[in-house]
Amino acid sequence: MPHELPDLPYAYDALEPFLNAETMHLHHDKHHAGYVKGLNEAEEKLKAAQDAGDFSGLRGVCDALAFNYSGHLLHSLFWSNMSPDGGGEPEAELAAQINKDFASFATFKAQFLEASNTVQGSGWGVLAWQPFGSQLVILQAEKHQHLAQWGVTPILVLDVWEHAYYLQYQNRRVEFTEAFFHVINWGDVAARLAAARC
Ligand code: MN3
Repeated sequence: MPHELPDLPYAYDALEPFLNAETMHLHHDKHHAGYVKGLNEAEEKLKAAQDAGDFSGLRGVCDALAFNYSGHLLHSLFWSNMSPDGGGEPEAELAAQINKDFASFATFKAQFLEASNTVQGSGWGVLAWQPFGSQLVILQAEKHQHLAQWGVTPILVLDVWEHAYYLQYQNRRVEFTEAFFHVINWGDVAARLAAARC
């Protein structure tokens, strides 16, 4: 069953002025679509290798699967983590967990921004539920998959590849990551936390 590019959950210009329509078109229609295509191609290569009993190319297939699957998953999450009605601060259980694990929303935000702003090259800032510690953790991801931890569930992700912001913010990644907080869909993040804790 091939993977499919999900539609954006809002119009391309819905997040303006924080993210312009041109950036959203390019990012969703070209970049995210490219990861879906890459994932389907990698799965086809794996199937062909299994059918032929020839795993001589497996190293490259594993690399393509990890990169493109992670890219597809993170972008799908990223779109739903944002909303034209977003911004503000989390409430209820999510707010309580953030206060427990980061002392305050301000400290959480400062750590999340620093993690996102200092990703080396292309990657992501990630807030994730870590079941072993029963806690929220902030991670960096280089590319889409490096520096990941096993078993954690990402609930809030911020794409800091240059394609995510360069058309609008040029090299000012710090302005882009700050703007992200104006469109975060905290209801979506809270629902993802609730699901991850079950
Ligand atoms: Mn991207």
